[in-house]
Amino acid sequence: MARILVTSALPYINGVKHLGNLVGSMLPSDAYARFMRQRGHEVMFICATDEHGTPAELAATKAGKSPAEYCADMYEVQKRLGEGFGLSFDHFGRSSSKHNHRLTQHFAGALAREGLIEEVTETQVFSHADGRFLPDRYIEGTCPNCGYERARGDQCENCTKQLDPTDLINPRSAISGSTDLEPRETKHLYLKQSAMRDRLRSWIESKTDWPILSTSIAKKWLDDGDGLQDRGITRDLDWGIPVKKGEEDWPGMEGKVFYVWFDAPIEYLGATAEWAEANGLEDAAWERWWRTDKGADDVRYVQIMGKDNVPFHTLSFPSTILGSNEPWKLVDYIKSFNWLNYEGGKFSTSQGRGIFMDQALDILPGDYWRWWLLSNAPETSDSDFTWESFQNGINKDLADVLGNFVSRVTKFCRSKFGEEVPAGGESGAMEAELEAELDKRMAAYAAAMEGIEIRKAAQELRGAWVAGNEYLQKAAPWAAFKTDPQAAAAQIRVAINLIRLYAILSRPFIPAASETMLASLNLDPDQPWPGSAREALTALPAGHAFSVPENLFAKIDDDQREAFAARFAGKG
Ligand code: B3M
Ligand code: ZN
Repeated sequence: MARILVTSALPYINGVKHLGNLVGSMLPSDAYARFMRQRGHEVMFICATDEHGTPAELAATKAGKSPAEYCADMYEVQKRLGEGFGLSFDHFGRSSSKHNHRLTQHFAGALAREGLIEEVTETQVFSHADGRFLPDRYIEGTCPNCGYERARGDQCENCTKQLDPTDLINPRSAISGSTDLEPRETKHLYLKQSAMRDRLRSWIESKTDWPILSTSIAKKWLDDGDGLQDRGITRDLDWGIPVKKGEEDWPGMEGKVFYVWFDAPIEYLGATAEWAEANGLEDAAWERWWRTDKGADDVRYVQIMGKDNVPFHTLSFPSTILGSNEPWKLVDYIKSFNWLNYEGGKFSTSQGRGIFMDQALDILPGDYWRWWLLSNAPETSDSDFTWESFQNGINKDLADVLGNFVSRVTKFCRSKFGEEVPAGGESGAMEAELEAELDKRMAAYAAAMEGIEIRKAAQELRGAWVAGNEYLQKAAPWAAFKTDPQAAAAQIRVAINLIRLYAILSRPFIPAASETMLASLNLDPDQPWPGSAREALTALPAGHAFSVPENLFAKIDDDQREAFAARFAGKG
């Protein structure tokens, strides 16, 4: 039994997230956290809303609310949607929490003490049309690295390079489009990331087990040198964490706040502290996950995120942690995802193109989305959501294979033997063959989940479902019943136990259906992970009562599919 800390990248507060955001971090982290809990490990699964920065301020203004009010409202919306998708966070926090304020100020103080903070007077872009400084992502222009014309001031979406607004060629305000921009002097804090290069390099080079997508992005920016430029960590904004050196004021920094990417990852710790407080626990309870001098030495820390977030988690955040020279826990494994596209193009928030979390739950239950998204997760390359593929995945995998199995078995048993596991008969060669196949599938499934290879795990899970259908087809208890009811009874006993096994194995992917299956078997959702197929297929003895569940999954017909596709085509 191990202790596993899992953090999902923090969804930004400025609106409902789309399915691409969901599958790039929150959903796979949930599947992984659920699996690890089932395997008996002690898991801490953390997420939060990322609430600071210009986009939050602007979204609030647009909504006619103060940033604090807007964030409080959107937090509730995102929390509720997460619950709708069955995201099993131990805590879903807020980067604007008092804990994150305290920790962020603490880290800034520690970095200053270690000589890693520089005060720099710099010229920053002031927009006359907008009446404000235009930091980071609200300046658009051409990327100096790759020539992409719509690069943002914090990062180029096209080549993932971290940028400063002043790096952009032909800059313009992303708010008003105005090019009436004036450079003005203002003082800011810089984190001397360049001084961390050697420590970061040896740390990243020690991570030989990381997926290529994570290490290649990290090494690219490390070797390029540019990725490790000193970074401004303060901004001229009202909404954010006030710049302080620990608990002390920071002369010259009045009215400024920390840069959102400085405080956001610190919220992983902040949210764990929020969890402790919400549960009436002392600081030691969260510190044992984060302080290597207070028990976090045996924690395995896994971060899951979209690929655009990798540089911030392999260079920036580790600079904060390592630079503090305090015994904080560093990440052990970074799993990152490519993009999910929508019908061959990008999901677009501004154009309303694609499917957003609220809309998805309006039309179908969370499990349908979970299954398609996870079994098509953009792991080794980008993947494409199409309604046809979605319809196929739901109808074939969920309805035809799993749902149909459960319904056939329980209904047949009810009609021939009554609503309890039947007695009589014995297992034979067919069952031995099934067990061998399942043992193989279960081992491969567990190995894939351990390695967070989500698509592969989904394939093995589907393979296990298929094996049960093939067994049922071959055993044909409906035929056996006529000549040898004892044999049919033994087969149905195996099949009902298969339902239980499927519920256990499927839980990381389709937790609601898993719970329904177990409830119909009068079982608690927390079933022990089976040691072997033999053990699993004999778990429920003759006489164990069940009831036939409601249809687990409804099929999506062609008319429905076309209507969905038309509805989500976007504004054009
Ligand atoms: N909020 C993702 C984004 O907005 C960002 C992740 C933070 S993880 C600490 O692109
Ligand atoms: Zn670029």
